[in-house]
Amino acid sequence: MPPKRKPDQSAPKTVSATGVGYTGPEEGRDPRAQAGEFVTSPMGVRLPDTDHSLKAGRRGPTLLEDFHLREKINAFDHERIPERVVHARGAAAHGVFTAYGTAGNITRAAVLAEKDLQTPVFVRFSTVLGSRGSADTARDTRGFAVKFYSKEGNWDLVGNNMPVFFIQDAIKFPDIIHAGKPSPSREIPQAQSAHDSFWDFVTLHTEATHHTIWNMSDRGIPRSFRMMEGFGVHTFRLVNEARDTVLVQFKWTPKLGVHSLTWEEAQLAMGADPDFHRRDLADAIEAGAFPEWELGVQVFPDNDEQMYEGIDLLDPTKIVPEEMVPVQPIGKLVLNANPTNYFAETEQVAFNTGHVVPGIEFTNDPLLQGRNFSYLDTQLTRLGGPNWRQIPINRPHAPVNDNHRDGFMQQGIPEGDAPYLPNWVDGGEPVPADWEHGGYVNVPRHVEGDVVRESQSSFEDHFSQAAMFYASLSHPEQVHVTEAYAFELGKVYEKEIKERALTVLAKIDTELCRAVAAGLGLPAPEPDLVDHLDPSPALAQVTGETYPVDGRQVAVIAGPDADLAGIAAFREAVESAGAQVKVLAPVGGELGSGADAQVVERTYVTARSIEFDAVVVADGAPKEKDIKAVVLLHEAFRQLKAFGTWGDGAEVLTAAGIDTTGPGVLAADSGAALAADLVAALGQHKVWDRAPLVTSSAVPPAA
Ligand code: HDE
Repeated sequence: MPPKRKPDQSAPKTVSATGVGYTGPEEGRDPRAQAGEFVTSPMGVRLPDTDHSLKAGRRGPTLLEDFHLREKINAFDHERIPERVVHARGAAAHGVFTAYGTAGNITRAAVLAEKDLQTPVFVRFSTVLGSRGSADTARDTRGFAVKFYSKEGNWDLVGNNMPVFFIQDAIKFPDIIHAGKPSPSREIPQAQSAHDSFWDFVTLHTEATHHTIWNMSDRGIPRSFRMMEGFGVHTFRLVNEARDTVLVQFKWTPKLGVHSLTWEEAQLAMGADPDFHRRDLADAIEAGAFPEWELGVQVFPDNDEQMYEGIDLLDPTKIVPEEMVPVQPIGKLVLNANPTNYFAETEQVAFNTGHVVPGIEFTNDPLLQGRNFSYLDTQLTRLGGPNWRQIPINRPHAPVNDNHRDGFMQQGIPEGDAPYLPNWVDGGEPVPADWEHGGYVNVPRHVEGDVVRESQSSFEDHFSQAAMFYASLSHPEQVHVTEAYAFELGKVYEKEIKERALTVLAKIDTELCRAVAAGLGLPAPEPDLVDHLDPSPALAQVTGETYPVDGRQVAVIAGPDADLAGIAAFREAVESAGAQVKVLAPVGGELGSGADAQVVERTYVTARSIEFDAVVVADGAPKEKDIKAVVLLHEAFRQLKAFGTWGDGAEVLTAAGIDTTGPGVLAADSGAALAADLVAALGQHKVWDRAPLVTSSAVPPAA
């Protein structure tokens, strides 16, 4: 018997293009898709056979009249749509945003302003450079795009996990993307920046320096989508009921903290589990470990200069450190349901920076202005016509009365004879909405100037914030940045480009430049340091804080003679803290029988270190040395993962050459006793004290 089909997990509420809601299955039938008992043609004709084409005789030619064959193959032939030109690789989830009401004094947008208002959302995370089938853990910026189905219309906050961007003006977007994408001749390398054209561009076009160093930092290889910050990047203008305006920058802060993979983990995952982030997100949601973020704003006065203490708010390569302007919490996002169908939802969702609601307006950031054109434009090619707005995942949940008509794949059946305004024929409706009726009435803003292709001088500082960022990182993070530059530039072929990159690093930090030059085997240029603001501790990830462990993965190495009751007790304690335990044994099957029986979830053949945040060896685990187990333990050790043992489990570590007295190797008398310490270690993400033991390499970081 095939397994029973799983019920759909609360797919988006189906709302018609005219805003009329769908109230649920009628007569027990769900009209959404693929409903009913029998296999049918697309026209609903029941089919007796879908395995053989209609032929003139068993060995004869296929007949043109076989409409079922033609429809089946025809639909298949056209299953693909163009992937996104950037951010093609992604994963998404449904959720809900709850406003705290604290933004009520700065914006009239109900989604942010109305205390306790719950707004459904769909959130898509992505990498930028890779194709749709590329690996999740490539070093790259991550997209963090949120669609709020607000009662006043859809608002899309299309951000990234980094607060700055490579370019200051939209007109440069094709250049940076062409430089980062695979080479046009060989179409390699896939999904990465470690190649000549990327480094050629970012070292000639030095406004990219700040974003580049973020990519080279641990932010470029997140542990999980659930553990990333998100940023709106641009400065937006908020308008309140009194028509007062402020400038704001948006930030998403994850409940689980900001954590990253090591570069070794990221590289291994690209082969061992290319779906690493996608799987992590879906598994966590399915397990009930719903990811959470707090939305906050930095608020600035809206003045003519649009500067804050010398920092240009219209320059998307700059941040205002949180120590200067704190982030004020305004709401909470919880992702609580996986998509039902990847294509229908995650692939077809269309974000657009131009989707705003009353109370949220743009600024003159030249990157944002260009995006407002691009996101609307790109959907025509990707989704095949103007009616992409009517696809279920893109439909607003607010009533729509747009007078738009026709076009490819029109889904609505509009009534009335006057799709124009003003009209008399349809009684003058629909009527324009003024401010009082919630109309999107722009706040007047003064604009004047000569028509020029220029930017202002404040856009010319390309290095000071990159230097501030580096200076703000913890020591292990600085070591990772050094190694990342040494790796990426080490993959560059042309010496000229490497030397140019070193001249950029010479402006950021002398030790960083020296170590990278040493790794490349090139002389370090003379220091050319720029002045920068004080370091911003908020930019560091390794802070000593302990975070919740929701969805973290713990391997327990066991075998037929292992202490199964101890494993059960360990599992119960760890899982009640929110993490998940997976039993790992030399071969598959079940260990023991009865109440304490354990299913082997991973074997030495199927497991890889990258799957786990911690590795535990149970009392009674097999002592015979197995090279696959040794590899797993060594990798996990280098990846700064916590270890734990109880009973004679420590012997397995010793046999593998792992010092059981070293940092982050915990021991206890029983599985239950180990659990609390292990959860505390997991909450630190990595055993940072071990870092100096595993980072000695040809790129010598300063002690
Ligand atoms: Fe995008 N970007 N972008 N971008 N972007 C797209 O829109 C573009 C920029 C971002 O999950 C495209 O529907 C231009 C900044 C995300 O579906 C396209 C410029 C930021 C996503 C496009 C930028 C982003 C996109 C491709 C420079 C962070 C994925 C398909 C002016 C604040 C959304 C699509 C999703 C996707 C253009 C710069 C984030 C082509 C022209 C800055 C998260 O329209």
